[in-house]
Amino acid sequence: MDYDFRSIEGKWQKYWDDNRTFKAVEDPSIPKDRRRYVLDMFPYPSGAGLHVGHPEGYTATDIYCRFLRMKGYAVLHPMGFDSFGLPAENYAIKTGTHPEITTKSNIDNFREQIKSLGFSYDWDREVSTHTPDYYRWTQWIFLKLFEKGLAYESETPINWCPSCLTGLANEEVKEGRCERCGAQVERKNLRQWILRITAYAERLLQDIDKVEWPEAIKAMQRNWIGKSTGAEVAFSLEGGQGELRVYTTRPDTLFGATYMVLAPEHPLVDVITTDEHREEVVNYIRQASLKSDLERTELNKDKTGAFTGAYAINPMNGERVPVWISDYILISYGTGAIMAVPAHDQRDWEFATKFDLPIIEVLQGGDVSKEAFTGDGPHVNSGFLDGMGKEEAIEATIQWLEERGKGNRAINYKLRDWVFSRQRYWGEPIPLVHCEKCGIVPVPEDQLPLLLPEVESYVPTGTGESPLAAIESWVNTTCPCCGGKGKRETNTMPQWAGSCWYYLRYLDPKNDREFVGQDKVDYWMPVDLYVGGAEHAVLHLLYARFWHKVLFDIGVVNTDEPFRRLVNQGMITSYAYQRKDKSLVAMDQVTEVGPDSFVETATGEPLERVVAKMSKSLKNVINPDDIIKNYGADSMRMYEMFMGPLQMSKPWSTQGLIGVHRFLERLWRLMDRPMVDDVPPVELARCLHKTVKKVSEDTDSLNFNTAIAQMMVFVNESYKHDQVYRSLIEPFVLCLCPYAPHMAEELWERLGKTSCASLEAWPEYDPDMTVDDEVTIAIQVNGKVREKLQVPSDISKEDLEKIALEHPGVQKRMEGMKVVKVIVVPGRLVNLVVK
Ligand code: ANZ
Ligand code: ZN
Repeated sequence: MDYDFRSIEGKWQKYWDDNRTFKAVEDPSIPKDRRRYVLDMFPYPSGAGLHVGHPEGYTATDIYCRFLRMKGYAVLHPMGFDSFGLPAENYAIKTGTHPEITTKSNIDNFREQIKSLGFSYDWDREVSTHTPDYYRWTQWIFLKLFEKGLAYESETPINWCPSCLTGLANEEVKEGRCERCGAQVERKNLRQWILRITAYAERLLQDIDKVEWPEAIKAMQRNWIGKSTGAEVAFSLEGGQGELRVYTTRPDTLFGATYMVLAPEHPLVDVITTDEHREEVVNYIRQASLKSDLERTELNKDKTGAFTGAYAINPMNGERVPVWISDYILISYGTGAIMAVPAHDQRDWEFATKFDLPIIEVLQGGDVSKEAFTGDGPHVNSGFLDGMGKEEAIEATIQWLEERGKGNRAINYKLRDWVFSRQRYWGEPIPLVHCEKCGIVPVPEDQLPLLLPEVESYVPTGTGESPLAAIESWVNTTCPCCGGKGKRETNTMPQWAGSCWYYLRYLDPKNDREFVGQDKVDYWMPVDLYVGGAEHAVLHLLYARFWHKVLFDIGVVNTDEPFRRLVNQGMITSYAYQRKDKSLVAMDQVTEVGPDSFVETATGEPLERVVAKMSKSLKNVINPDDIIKNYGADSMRMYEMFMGPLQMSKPWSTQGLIGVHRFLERLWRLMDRPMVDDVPPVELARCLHKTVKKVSEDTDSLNFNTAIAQMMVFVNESYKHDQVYRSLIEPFVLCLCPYAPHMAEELWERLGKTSCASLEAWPEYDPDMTVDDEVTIAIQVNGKVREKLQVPSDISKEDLEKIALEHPGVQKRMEGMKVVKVIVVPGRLVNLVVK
């Protein structure tokens, strides 16, 4: 019989769908530790459809969930769509098509593509963030944030993308450019809604220790939060103009503070600048306003600045120090002002060198005439601190300052509050009304969802107002508080909003009374395993943790962290072909002339094969639909898992895919051999038990590639026999089931079963059958047998040598002597030559 994967896969996908085979079981009698919530990062339904990266994570979680179900766990495994966002809106601007129409058809396409891979989602729980029954609750959560004082309005300079015509969060700016369109980001003052994520900085930092996430991601979150400890120090301004507070991590270097620097935006600049210096200062401020924070704080950048003409007094030694402004000081960090210690801070050193300001060494250990010394060492030129090391001197200084009311211990975080509004159409309307009398008034909960109205034009006004601002009938409303005239908030929420809590809505997607029922939260939360790309390290994963903590604080979720365990799938890359000058050649311009040998077709120039990101221009993008059509979903699933460890990045190879496809065909043909109920040969039985053991353990630990390799071993061994042994092939088919579920179901049926393989119990193995025969090995020391050992017959030479050397009895014999040579005769003896 031919392996007709097309009809097999269609048949079983329909069967699973019709029978709701993978409906999540909510049975209170199943104990909590037998329930698992396994979550995928839901996709943004782009017009391009699924790419090969999606099925990688989705296949991994699918295999794991199918395995857990067969092991008897209650499993929640849902899928949905993150469906608000810019691409649909940009498309609407170009074509006039309502984003809802585009989004719906993209979702339909994605759903069909995802289903064609045979994933075991409980589709009754599908959610899309753009539907009113979903965003009603996103708005509800926003109102909770607002009630708690965690949402506030502010006129702040924000990152502004001149091409998308919208504000961007810091997280959406990559190297000074818009993450979406690549345009150079500018600064613009706009009225914004801001979420006070900084109020949660410490908890977001502390609780990272509680979760089982990759260390790299944890480190990125810690850095992003950027906790810094130090002191605030007050310098009084000369001429009775009040005081200037600075934040420093190095209060111990106060004796070396030879000048001060304010951020150009600092409110005191205007007050203290002398007439003589005003023109220069004003010009400087104008220039600085054009630069992004990133450009301003870059290291090794040529330092610029202007002197204000003012002086302050160093509280430690009463010295008079000049006050400058410079763009390397950010207004948004600390107090927006610093004491500069050029001897021990490199940026200050560069500034001092350029403007010829004094450099005073206060810590020994470097040569401060060449560069700043940032290490530890004894203090000098520092009065009562002299001789102390860094930590001791920091403590002593803080104490000194606090006793005199001239400063205090302080903590700062790099984390900034989250600019939460967008001047766009395709997002959740922010449910607030501006009333002249009552101020900002929330839309009453029973009036949610506040629907997104129809607009004539999706084009942002570019003035910083969203297209919603142009719909007067929508904007003008009555104040829910006084009944007078009110105006609706016209900003919408950013795309991150919906994805901050979707994992909760899956628990109870049709609930129209609450955002999620408490019983459902108790039953399933927290998420046991969350799989997705590492690109979400600080964006989505930090925001979701923040919202979750707020929901925890108002008592509607039961854990303070949403995602217990996180696994990042590696990127699927592609091969690309490189000329000598490192330029890349599109895939269709390359000819393979031998094994691993390639030339550019047109010129015959030899090319080197390298690994690169898949890209349209290199024509090396793999479309999952084509693979499924030509080789089947089971081949696609198995290949993506066989490419290598889940967490590693690995290049796509269609040859590799074909290899996996051939393996499935070979397994299929194996089943054409006569099926017998006889007792199987012991060697084959052993191989089966080892296979069940390995596949069980490796599936449990997400080591899918090695599980597949073992299944291949079993099929090879089986080919050495003319018959197929029912007692072996049945458990094998069940092992295969999570990996190639369509084929497994079909084979199960061919085995005469009327049950669904996906719902069968996971096969057991006999541990005795998994250990190999043992042999007795003699350990000799200088040719004399001293010990005898039982070891597996196939033990490696290295392991045998190690065991012999570590044997306590042997070590005793060799006491005080050195091993000069080890002779290993596998299966017989180890001789240790000692002196
Ligand atoms: C004096 C000093 C001496 C400093 C020294 C460092 C080394 P982190 O660790 O990132 O918190 N700083 C403070 N506010 C700033 C601002 N708004 N813009 C730019 N730089 C600012 O860094 C804190 C240090 O960065 C502070 O400690 C201050 O320089 C500078 F040997 O003060 B330090
Ligand atoms: Zn009012």
